[in-house]
Formats: sequence, C-alpha cells, structure tokens
Amino acid sequence: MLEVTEEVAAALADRRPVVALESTIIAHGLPRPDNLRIAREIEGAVRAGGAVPATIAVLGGRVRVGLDDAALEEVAARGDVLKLGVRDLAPALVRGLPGATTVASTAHVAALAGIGAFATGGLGGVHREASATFDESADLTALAGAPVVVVCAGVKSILDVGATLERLETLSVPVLGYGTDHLAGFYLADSGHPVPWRVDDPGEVARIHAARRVLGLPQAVVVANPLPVAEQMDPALHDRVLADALAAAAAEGIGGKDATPFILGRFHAETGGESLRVNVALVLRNAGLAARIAAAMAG
Ligand code: PSU
Ligand code: MN
Repeated sequence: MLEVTEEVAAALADRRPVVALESTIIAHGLPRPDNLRIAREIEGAVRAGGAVPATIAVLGGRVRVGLDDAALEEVAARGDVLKLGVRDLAPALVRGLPGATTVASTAHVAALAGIGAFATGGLGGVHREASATFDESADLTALAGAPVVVVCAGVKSILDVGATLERLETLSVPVLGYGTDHLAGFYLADSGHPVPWRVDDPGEVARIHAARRVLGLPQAVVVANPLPVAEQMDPALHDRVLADALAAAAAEGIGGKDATPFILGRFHAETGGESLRVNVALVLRNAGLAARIAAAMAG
C-alpha cells in the first residue's frame, strides 16, 4: 500500500536529503491550471536546495511517496481528488479513490517512510469561531505524533493564530521562528505573535531535531519561515478579503474540511492574483529552506 519511488527510496537508503511535500495545497489550495506548474516549481525548489522531493498523495489504491510527472498532473488536474486527512487515508485506499494529503496526513506518511523534513505553505489550526464550531485542524494533533521537521510560513492567517499557538503548546509541539522572534504570518510577514524559540540557520534546526530523537520525543518541530515584508500581501487588502470570505463562508454554511479551501479560493478570486503570488512565494521559500535543513540533517 506504500509505494516509494526508486529515486526517493535510493536517497533514503543512502541517507541523502529528502523533503516530503503535501498535495492538498496542489489539489485544493491553489487554482487550476496554475497549480500544476507551481507543483513542479515546488519540487524544483527542493532540488535546487540539494534534496530529493517526495510529494505524497493517494492514487490507485496506494500511498505514493514521490510522484512522477504524470501522477503530479493527475493530482493537479483531476476534479475528483479528495482531501484526505489522517482519518481518511485507509478508507480512500480500500476504495481505490484518488486523494491529496493534508499537512496532517503528509506528516504521518513522511514519518512512516523515514523522511525527516517536510515543507508546506501555512499550517492548519484553530479556526476563528472555534469555541462555537469546534473546528480545529487535525494538523495540530497529527503534528503531536509525527517526528518530522515541518517548514511553513506559520499558521494560515485565516485562523485564530493565538489559539493555535496555545494548542501547539498544549500538544508540546516546538515552534521555531526562522530568523525572527515572531511567528510568520502566512500571507503576511509577521503574525504579531511571539515564538518561544528563534533559530538562524539550518544546522541548528538539524541539531534540535537530533537532540529530540535522543530524548525520544514524538512530536514534529515547526519551523516558521516568514516572507520578507517587501513580498507580503498588502495588510489592508488581506483584512478586507478575509472579512468578506469569513462572512461568505458563514452565509453559505461552509464548514468542516471545505472551510479552508473555500476561504483560500475566495482570496485567489478576490485579490487579482495577489494571494496566488504570495502563496507561491512563501511555499517556494519553505521548500528551499526545508531542503537545506534536510541536507544539514543528512550531514
Ligand atoms: N497551506 C497552504 N495551502 C493549503 C494548505 C496549507 O498554503 O491549502 C492545506 C494543508 O493541506 C493543510 C490544510 O493541512 O490546508 C488544512 O485544512 P483544515 O483546516 O481543513 O485542516
Ligand atoms: Mn476543520
């Protein structure tokens, strides 16, 4: 049920750097047809950083670790690709249904396959209004049990970032600010929230990961890598579109696993390409940093 490409398997066997990549951002987080080109660019950024990319998805009744170009195109272009959290993996496999993996299920599969580094855009977390809806991403609990280094641009700015940081503390998931004392703000450079630890180079992340292995700690390490201010979305545009998107989601009764794709989709539709530009910029930066961290972990 687990199919690792020859390239990824050989790299893992030789202890060369490998970076896992999620596929929900491709299938549900970025608009077609740009998503396929961007998926290839993300893999290219990992290679440019000196690591082998391993995009993870469920196709043909198998969890695929590493996708060839045809498989990448299937995930990006097919309209029937499911969004698979950890709980959805086994039913989708048994039914032979195609699915994209979230941060949660990608982290789980990466750890299972022996991959130590993983890059994404923004983490899922506690949704605004969660005290009424209980909508908290399964990314949080999955990261509490998957010992991988996850490079992200913080928590998606559509969420309750403060509450998400509290939950990560409860779950004992360390959050490292990369070159900053503040949590990266996804579309924005800075979420305004402090992080418990700052790191300034890939080697330090690798040493922290190694120390955690000695300590037998099962959680992921979150590395929050901010966009430079010059590359962030205009904060006024961000706040206006977010308020509209949240109101539209409430009015249309959008909830559960549809909430995040719906709100990101509104951003892509309402910002004239700005959210797409920013999302691509941050995920490429994260892929490159994850590759350098993977190289430090291998060295
Ligand atoms: N980062 C992005 N775009 C995305 C996601 C992350 O830049 O689409 C996806 C990830 O797969 C993450 C998911 O796990 O959004 C969170 O969904 P939910 O809130 O339903 O758990
Ligand atoms: Mn949810």
